[in-house]
Amino acid sequence: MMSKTSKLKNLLKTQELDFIIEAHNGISARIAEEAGFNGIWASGLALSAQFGVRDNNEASWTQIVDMVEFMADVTSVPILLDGDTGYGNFNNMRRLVRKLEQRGVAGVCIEDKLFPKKNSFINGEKQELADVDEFCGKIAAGKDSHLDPDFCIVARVEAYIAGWETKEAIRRAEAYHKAGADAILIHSALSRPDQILEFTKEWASRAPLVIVPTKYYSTPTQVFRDANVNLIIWANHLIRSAITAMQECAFKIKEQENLTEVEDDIASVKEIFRLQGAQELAEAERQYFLGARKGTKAIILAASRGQGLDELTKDRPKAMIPVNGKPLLSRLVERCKRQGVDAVTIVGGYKADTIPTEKIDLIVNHEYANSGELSSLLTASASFCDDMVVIYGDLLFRGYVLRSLLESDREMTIVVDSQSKSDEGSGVPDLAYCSASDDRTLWGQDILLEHLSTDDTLNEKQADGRWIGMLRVKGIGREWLTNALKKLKEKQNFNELSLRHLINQILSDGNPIRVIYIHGHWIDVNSITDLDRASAFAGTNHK
Ligand code: SPV
Ligand code: MG
Repeated sequence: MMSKTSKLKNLLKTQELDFIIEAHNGISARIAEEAGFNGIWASGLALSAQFGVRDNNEASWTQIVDMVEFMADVTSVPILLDGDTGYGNFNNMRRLVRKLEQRGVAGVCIEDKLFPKKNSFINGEKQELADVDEFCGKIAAGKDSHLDPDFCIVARVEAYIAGWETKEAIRRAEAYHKAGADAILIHSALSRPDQILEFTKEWASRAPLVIVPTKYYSTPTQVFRDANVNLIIWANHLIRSAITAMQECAFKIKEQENLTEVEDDIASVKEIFRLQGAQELAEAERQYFLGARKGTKAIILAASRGQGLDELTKDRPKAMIPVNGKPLLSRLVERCKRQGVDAVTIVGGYKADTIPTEKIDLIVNHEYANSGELSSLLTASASFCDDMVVIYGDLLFRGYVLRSLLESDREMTIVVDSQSKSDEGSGVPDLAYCSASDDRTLWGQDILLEHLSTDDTLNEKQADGRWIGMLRVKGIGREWLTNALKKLKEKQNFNELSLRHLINQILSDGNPIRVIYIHGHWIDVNSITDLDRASAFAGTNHK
């Protein structure tokens, strides 16, 4: 990749006419680059204007450099700073050049006037020019200060502005060129390009030439091409367009005390986010922030064939049934990885050899036919860790469901869907009875699980929702889980027990389990009808 300094040097050196445009802060710099400009003019006029001060060195040089750093940070095209007179003498120039290099600015233009300088278009003819030798010393000091050989110093000749003739302009340009300037900027305040064309003729391409056609703007660009100008600066047009747009908008809103008249004509908030690079941050969050969960492991139970899906599970376990062309299990693994859960252990059983093993660890419960979920979980006990989620292999859910679970800092947390209640009556498994029902006014308050219904429990009270089959275990929660598992292992019917029995055991051991409520946004697959629902769900929500 070419450095910004080399890019600027090329813009100046190559004979082909190029263009750079003014920008005055980060967002305008980004807009300039997006418009296709190969470089940016950090205009002194525009920078001071956006600060609301005059172009008379009222903003300090460090304030200017700070702003140009923001501009350089958000762009990949080179920035040429309008460095006024170098903000002082040769020594200030040296420091300026070093600071600009450090901040990623590709070059600086200095003009042969006196500090504090005045804008060329305010009584230009009354302005005093710098002593040629003193200015040459400043150029040489700048050239000797940069470490990057391609950092550019452009010397701006203000002779025409101050009322001098072409002879003086050429004399100065020649001296600055000899002092080491990489290019000459010849400025004119006339509305016709006469001075510029006289200069270019006389100059005859001795060094790259830059012009600023603010006043002689109606000149066809081809004229400058023919005159061998290397670079044109559109010096103040973004700040001017912004000013007009802001004035119109402010007046309208003030007058109408309402936003409807302006809303459609101004950039959306979304557009601001885009220009700020919000997308990049979202991606970085996925890579680094969620990566903070690298220690989290998912244990996915996928041993069963599933009932009522006979033909579909002839050659594969239920979790391998494709939904919109992709197996449930692959979708689940992707979900985990997207949330930064990289270590995934799948407990297979029935037709476990159909489960693809790249990116996951496969453990097989060979007793799957005569055992249940707890037996599968026990098979994976060597994979247990202090930070894990246990998930049923037939689940589809929106990303936030897992994310909320991962964000819980409790030893044990489950997700309960409060939309799916006891409408099927008592004795239905996985109904959750909690310390409080889902009430948005309790937001942020801890809700604890009291128990989960099992096939043989009868419940008088209305359930608060349904456990969706996701359990988070953290820290000492792992011990709670293994202890409960051990206790249940002693039971004769261990092979018939499922996770809900384990959860109830953990509760009766006196360990709290936190509940996170959701409202739909998940699906499990137990029947052909579920598959149709899953397909619709995956199509809309589970990309
Ligand atoms: C600037 O953009 O600040 C310039 C160019 O110096 S001009 O305003 O034309 O002097
Ligand atoms: Mg300026």
